[in-house]
Amino acid sequence: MFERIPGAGSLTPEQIAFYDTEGYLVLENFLNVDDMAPAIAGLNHKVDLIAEELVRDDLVKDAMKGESFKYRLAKLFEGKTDQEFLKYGRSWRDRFPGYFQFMSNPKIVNAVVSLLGPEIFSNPVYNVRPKVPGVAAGAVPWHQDKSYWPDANANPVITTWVPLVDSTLENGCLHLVPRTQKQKVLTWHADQYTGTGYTEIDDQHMRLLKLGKIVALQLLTQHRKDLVDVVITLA
Ligand SMILES: O=C(O)CCC(=O)C(=O)O
Repeated sequence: MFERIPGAGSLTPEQIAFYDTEGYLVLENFLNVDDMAPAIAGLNHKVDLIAEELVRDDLVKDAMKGESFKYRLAKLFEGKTDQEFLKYGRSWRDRFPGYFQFMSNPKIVNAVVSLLGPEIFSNPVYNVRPKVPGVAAGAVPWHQDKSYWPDANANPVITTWVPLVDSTLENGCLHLVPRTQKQKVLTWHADQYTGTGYTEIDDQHMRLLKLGKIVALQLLTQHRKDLVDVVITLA
């Protein structure tokens, strides 16, 4: 059974109160470049594997090894179709050591401990959601994560959302509707536009995030993600 311990974890009482009232919490400058490095190493490895396959299949001439992390994936798929990208999936759950190291970062764990108490685990349903220009399946429609976790009641689940590059209105950022966490699960349907079958509710609000920020979301808080960038979502 979920039980918070006063004083446990790293968040201040004000941050915890904000989370409880608003249904989310943005932690500015929370993770530094060193904290992000293991996740980015994992992603670089993934993009290496994809690039090698594209070269092998004669779909690109150059694996673009010298290209920056921020742009390489998008450049590899420049001028290609949705289907060529979707062959590699839209919710990556590779078991790379860098991801494990990243998820075990005490900064993240201790923030979650403040919200959920000390008995926590990070489940394997984390998603790396690659965003590539022109690929509609990168967009995640308005939804509540509770629609994916109907049985998470006495033991709540927190979603932490971490952008791996600066996330802006232009390249896509997380949008959320504050104070919706106490609503019941709204009716939803399978998303028709992206072909992903994501659960979908209606459009509203938004929020800008930068690299190194982290957002903790309650399961019922409504949120959405637009196209273009790379993020890792831990649930
Ligand atoms: O693609 C994203 O960044 C949003 C992911 C998301 O909302 C989710 O996984 O629940």
